[in-house]
Amino acid sequence: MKQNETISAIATATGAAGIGIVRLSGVDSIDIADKIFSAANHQKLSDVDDRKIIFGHVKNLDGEIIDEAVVLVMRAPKSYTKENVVEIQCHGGVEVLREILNVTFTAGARPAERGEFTKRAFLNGRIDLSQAQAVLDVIQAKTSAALNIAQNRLSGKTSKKIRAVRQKILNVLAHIDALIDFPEDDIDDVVLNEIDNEIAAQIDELNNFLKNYRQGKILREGLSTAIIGKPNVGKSSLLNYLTDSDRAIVTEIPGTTRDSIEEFINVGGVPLKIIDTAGIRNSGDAVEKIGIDRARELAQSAELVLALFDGSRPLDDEDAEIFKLLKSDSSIVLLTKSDLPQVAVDIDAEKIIHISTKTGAGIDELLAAVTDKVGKIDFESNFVRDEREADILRRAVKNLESARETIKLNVGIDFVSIDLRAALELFGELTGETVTEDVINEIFSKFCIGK
Ligand SMILES: Nc1nc2c(ncn2[C@@H]2O[C@H](COP(=O)(O)OP(=O)(O)OP(=O)(O)O)[C@@H](O)[C@H]2O)c(=O)[nH]1
Ligand SMILES: [Mg+2]
Repeated sequence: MKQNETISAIATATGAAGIGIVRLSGVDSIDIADKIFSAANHQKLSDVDDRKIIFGHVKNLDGEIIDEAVVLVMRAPKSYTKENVVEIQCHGGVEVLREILNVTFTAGARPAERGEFTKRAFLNGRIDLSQAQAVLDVIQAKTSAALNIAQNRLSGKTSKKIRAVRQKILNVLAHIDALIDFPEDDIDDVVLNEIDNEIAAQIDELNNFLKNYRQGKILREGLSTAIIGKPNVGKSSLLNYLTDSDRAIVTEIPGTTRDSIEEFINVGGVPLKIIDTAGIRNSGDAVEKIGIDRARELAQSAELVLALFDGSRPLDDEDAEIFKLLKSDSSIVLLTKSDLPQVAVDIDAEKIIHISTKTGAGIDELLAAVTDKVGKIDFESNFVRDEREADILRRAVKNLESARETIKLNVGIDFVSIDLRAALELFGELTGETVTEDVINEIFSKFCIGK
């Protein structure tokens, strides 16, 4: 079976780094490592005590040295995957790592699939599905708030809250089972009321998770924020100012930016994925046109749009056309170049912020307006991770609501338990106990190789 094979991958990011790690996991990890590693003290890794660090050389099968390295041996079940794990820490060069990886393959390992180490940790019962996904969130966290939420999930705090709801529903079921032998008419209204209240409380709990769905997604993925406007209004200058960089090319020539450029910034703990776009105008240039189409698309699809108009020049038809693209609840209107003499403009927007990337004027006001659009985030609350989880919770809420309906209809208490059991079934999909292999594969395909 595939699960019995020993896998190997580079666990560190590619590039020239001080240290790089090749990691092996599976029954044969230690034997495979023994074939390619010579310890300076001539000890075999299979004889080495658990969790000792051994210095030596990694060699190819002809005995030629590839690099010096330290090796860590972690025997099952005390490892990340609960399998035998060997970590080879060598120099962090692209070629060094590739050669060591290849020699692990020649010695009997096979390439790890995306997320396969974490998948094994899940399948071997070290973590549940929610925690496995949190591993990815920890790696990808862009602000300390996002990291905090991911760590809550990884440590199992989030799963624990879900399990508490599950337990409460189980209690209600036990309560109902005890009543089932009674003739329907003998069940006291007070008892039914009690059951109804308990179910209602769990609905509230789950809705609590769901209400932060949008904000949780923003914290995890960043709020997509497109900078839109006609050429030369100062879009790229704003991206550079906000990211404190020279990321985008700025010139006085209209039509400088052609491709969209993405950068992350942190606004009060919220990661903003800022996208600089090509200036929207009627252009005959084929390349520029593609960029402009992208900009128009982003004006529609971005969660937030910063719409820029040059405050030092009269607005024209192109500006008017761009204004028409805006959705009022998800855009912020900015008049740029406020350091230059301004002309009177007539824009029908609720709020207009004047900014200058030369002096920094108005930028604080802009950031406050962004925070306003995101809404207040209680970083300590529960967060639904993604659409899959949200969907499961919504279905659970539906089942619980239908249980309450059934109580009201007075058609028999055993029908209530059918709804409750359906809700319970769904919790298994969150923790991974009752999830299909396809879903598991889909989840881990989002990971990188080596994790
Ligand atoms: N005085 C002043 N000039 C600015 C300001 N922001 C941008 N500029 C100038 O306006 C010109 C255009 O700026 P860009 O940031 O390249 O404008 P853009 O909107 O990205 O233009 P395209 O990429 O062509 O669509 C450059 O010469 C900038 O130096 C500002 O706040 N004040
Ligand atoms: Mg530009």
